[in-house]
Amino acid sequence: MGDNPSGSTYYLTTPIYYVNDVPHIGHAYTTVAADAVGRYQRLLGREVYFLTGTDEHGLKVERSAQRQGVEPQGLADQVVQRYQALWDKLEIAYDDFIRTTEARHAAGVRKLWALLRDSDAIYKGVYEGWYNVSDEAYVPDSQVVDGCDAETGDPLERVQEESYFFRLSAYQDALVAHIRDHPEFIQPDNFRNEILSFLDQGLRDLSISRTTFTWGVGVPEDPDHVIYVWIDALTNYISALGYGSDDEDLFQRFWPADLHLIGKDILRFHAVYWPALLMAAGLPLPRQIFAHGWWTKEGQKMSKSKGNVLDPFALADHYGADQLRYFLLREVPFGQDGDFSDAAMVRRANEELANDLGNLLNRTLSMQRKYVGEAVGLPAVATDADADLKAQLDALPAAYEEHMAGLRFHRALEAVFEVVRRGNTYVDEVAPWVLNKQGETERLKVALANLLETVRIAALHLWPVMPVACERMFEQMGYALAGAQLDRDAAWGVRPAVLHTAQPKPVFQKVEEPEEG
Ligand code: ME8
Ligand code: MG
Repeated sequence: MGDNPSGSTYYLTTPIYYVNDVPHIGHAYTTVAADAVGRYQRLLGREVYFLTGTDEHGLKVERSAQRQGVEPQGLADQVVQRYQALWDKLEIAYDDFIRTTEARHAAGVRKLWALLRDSDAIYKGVYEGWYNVSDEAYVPDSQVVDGCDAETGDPLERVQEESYFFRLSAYQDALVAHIRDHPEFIQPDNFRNEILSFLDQGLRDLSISRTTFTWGVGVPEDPDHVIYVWIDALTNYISALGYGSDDEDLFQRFWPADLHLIGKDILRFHAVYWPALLMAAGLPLPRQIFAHGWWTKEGQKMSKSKGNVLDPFALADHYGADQLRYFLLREVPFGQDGDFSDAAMVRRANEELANDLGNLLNRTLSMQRKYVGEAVGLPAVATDADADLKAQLDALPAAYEEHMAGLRFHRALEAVFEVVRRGNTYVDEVAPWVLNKQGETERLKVALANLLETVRIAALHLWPVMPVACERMFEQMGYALAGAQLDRDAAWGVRPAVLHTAQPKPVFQKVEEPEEG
């Protein structure tokens, strides 16, 4: 079993999303964040494997299909296309997309089941209690009020049937020890503490099969039982790497995962059930589970009944994919809850992207081509203003990398925008139009090269969050971002000695709030 300690590979995952309904902004959020992490890790030179996919089994999907009068597989086949189209639209550079109805996945689930059975972690019994179909979760009696889930308000169903159980309770001490010994295992800290206090209350064994419906992976050697959808779903993280197939190379190379990115709603499944299952199977645990917060719309919980569910397609169409990506990661500290409003979205897109960043490139290129010509030489330090600008650029990579490593996207972006704003004040201080009038050509060339260097370094660091816009910025600056690495290319002056700039074209359009209705 490889433990890839070299750190040259990086395996990250999103949750696999239920296909009972089309994607909304919450799904886009997790996946955009994961994509930014993946791209950042690529900029660090790591070999990244980025997995996403869909969770297609279980009662929730089966019932949704019934309501729509279609087969569950048919529903899955339709909805999965919506997800894949959204990821294309949002420029999500995933390496693999797993669907739990694929044969390769079932093979992994069966292998894990067999291992659990052989290690005596499974026994047969009867489950009697409550079930939340919307969350696909067993709910303890203590959490039931008037037949509803006290935590979510969802209606519950009473279940009484034969079931296989996983000896979850046997892993309580090992889980607590692992979480205590590995502070980075569950992040942010408030969620780590939440899990520790949950474990403190004691664990009950987990029902892991059902007999009253069929839409799932059958229990090997006991076809009356369907494997609990969460056991099925969690296994995607290894089945996608070929676990259970005749080629486990990827699994050897990339497991354990470096990062499972999830929403706070599914923390318990990832931070308690999944590690316990892996322990029982004798497999290494993921390095980190990071839970992010919940989006609301103008202060309100999003729900179909309220009709206020944010459609990521519509938002990307209206504001632009990069603008939306930027907003999601800039507006709210990752890990905390946040609120979406069109006013806030417009402000960030216009003030920060169009004005601060877009205009800096546009002004720089226009002045360059008007006063000097298309070719730009290397940056240089001649004045105090130059030295100050360079000092800020020199300080950026370390600050940025520290924040990105901690998934503090908003701080990483803020650090880049400090540099961008310094570029804008530099323009005012240096006043290239005055230098032009005075015929100070050498000084003018240097000042404009320094400005272009500011945009270059900013765009390099912004690429994980706004890949298309940053690639366009590079094109206008006269060279390509492909193959860039932070440790080499983020430094002042590390670029071709002469750049042939292109005609400037606005990279970020000004946006407006959509019309009501
Ligand atoms: O739970 N704000 O799938 P799911 C932020 N299939 N993020 C949100 C959100 C919101 N309002 N709403 C949803 C499942 N999310 C299981 C996962 S993993 C082995 C199986 C995001 O379709 C967030 O990432 O209900 C959350 O964890 C995920 O969507 C749940 O998606
Ligand atoms: Mg959910």
